[in-house]
Amino acid sequence: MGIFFSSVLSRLIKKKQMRLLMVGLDAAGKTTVLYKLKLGEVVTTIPTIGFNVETVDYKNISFTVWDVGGQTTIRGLWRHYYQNTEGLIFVVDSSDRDRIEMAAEELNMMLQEDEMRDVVVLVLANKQDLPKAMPVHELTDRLGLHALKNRQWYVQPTCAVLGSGLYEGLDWLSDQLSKR
Ligand code: G3D
Ligand code: MG
Repeated sequence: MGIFFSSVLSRLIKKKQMRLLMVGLDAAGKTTVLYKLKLGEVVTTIPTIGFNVETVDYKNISFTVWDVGGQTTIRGLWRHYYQNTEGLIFVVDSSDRDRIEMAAEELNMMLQEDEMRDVVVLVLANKQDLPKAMPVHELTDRLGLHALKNRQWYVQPTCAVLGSGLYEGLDWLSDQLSKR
């Protein structure tokens, strides 16, 4: 783990138990992000059929990860994970123009949940290495972020396979959370 990342995490760690959710459509790059961060052992559990949850605990921070999109019947089960969430990391495949609207719907639907009222939102504009990747300003528009009210959000361009941008994104998140 890099020195920079350690210092980012040590700021997050000053806080009490903290839960971060990381979601996005399948193939956005969430699992890649999780492994790239090298936080510890990634545990995969299946609370019910078709709903895979990955978790990593790093000191007092728990990262919980799952795929969103489509499976409306299991939405009710997500709520269990919403409780005590302080940060939402929404991962998007920036090159997936066909599904950016679906991603936007999923993000906005999740943010309407009561438990998510005070959650800080970090969007990882992933796969920026791909030639047809949408730039940050376009993703911001298409995700409808400017329309969010009373919400802290930030879009960080990343390439999860290389690990670029990940620490910067988490740095923003830890800044926001440490101000609370
Ligand atoms: P998910 O967990 O959100 O479903 P994964 O997504 O982490 O499994 O990633 C899906 C695919 O996208 C993987 O490729 C992974 O290597 C690739 N990927 C993740 N991040 C990036 C990125 O920043 N750039 C590029 N070019 N690819 C990325 P495979 O081929 O293993 O399915
Ligand atoms: Mg995955």
